[in-house]
Amino acid sequence: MVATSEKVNLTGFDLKAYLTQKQQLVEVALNNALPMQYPETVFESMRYSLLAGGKRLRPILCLATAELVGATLDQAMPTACALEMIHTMSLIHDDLPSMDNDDFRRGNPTNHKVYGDAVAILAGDGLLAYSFEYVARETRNVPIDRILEVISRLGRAMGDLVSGQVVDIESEGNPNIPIETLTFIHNHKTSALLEAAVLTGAIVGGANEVDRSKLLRYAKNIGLAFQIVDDILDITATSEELGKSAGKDLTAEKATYPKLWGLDESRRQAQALVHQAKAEVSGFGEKALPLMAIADYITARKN
Ligand code: GRG
Repeated sequence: MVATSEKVNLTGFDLKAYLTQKQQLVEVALNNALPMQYPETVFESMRYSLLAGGKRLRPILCLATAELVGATLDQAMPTACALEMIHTMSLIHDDLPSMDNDDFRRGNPTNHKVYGDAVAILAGDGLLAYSFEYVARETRNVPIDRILEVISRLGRAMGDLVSGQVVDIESEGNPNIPIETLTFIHNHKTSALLEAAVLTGAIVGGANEVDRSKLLRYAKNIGLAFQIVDDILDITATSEELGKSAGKDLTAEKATYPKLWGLDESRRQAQALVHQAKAEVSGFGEKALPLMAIADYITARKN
């Protein structure tokens, strides 16, 4: 039987309250995860970007999936924090003059604008290394083989980010890159970590193969929808709304989905992907409400 998202009623689910509560837990956990220490310069720089807000989508996806498959928040929190460390690291490096050369991120001056390129590069490296250490050291009451699998999955996602970024850089200034290349870039740059967020949550909770497959398909669909919406927002939102420079894709002559399909078709495609994502997890019933609501949030978000 084909699952449809209509079977689960989302009406009573307060996504705003859910996200706020989970964001608060993540903020506290991240703050505790990375205390100030010597050498202060690099730890201050790491904390500057790690604690600068952001939607915390990746840790929340991890926590929501872990709870769906029966794990506790405590069991999944170190992995959730590691995901945000990796994400933050990728933003710091992405903003560097040798990459996207951005001045603002999350409403603040970018890391290298405050600390200089050398410290920003090292802060990124530090966050990356610390993410592995943190999962290995701080995860409690999770069988060791699952922790090992989480670490391996995080490593693969990092490799994917690198591949996506390289192809993105190589494609700059060529607005006519084939759809296959555009898809490769986004599957690796954006979807990979969102997929890892869902999958590591499932791994921590010991999900079986069938459930993992459903959750992975959910993640792939929201991953692509997320990128399409990102491309749309780059055109339609202001820099204030985004907390970073709007219109960068046009200036850098980047290939984007709106350029390929137009804005209306891009919105339709994102909606269809979200619909499909919700259908993939609807078989979990009420337990899937957070993941389904998060899927809707992907297209409704304003930044
Ligand atoms: C991981 C070794 C290693 C290297 C990183 C720089 C790089 C290689 C990759 C770039 C990855 C990148 C910046 C992808 C963009 C992903 C994206 C759409 C980010 C925006 O995510 P949001 O909207 O941001 O969730 P907030 O600020 O809300 O967290």
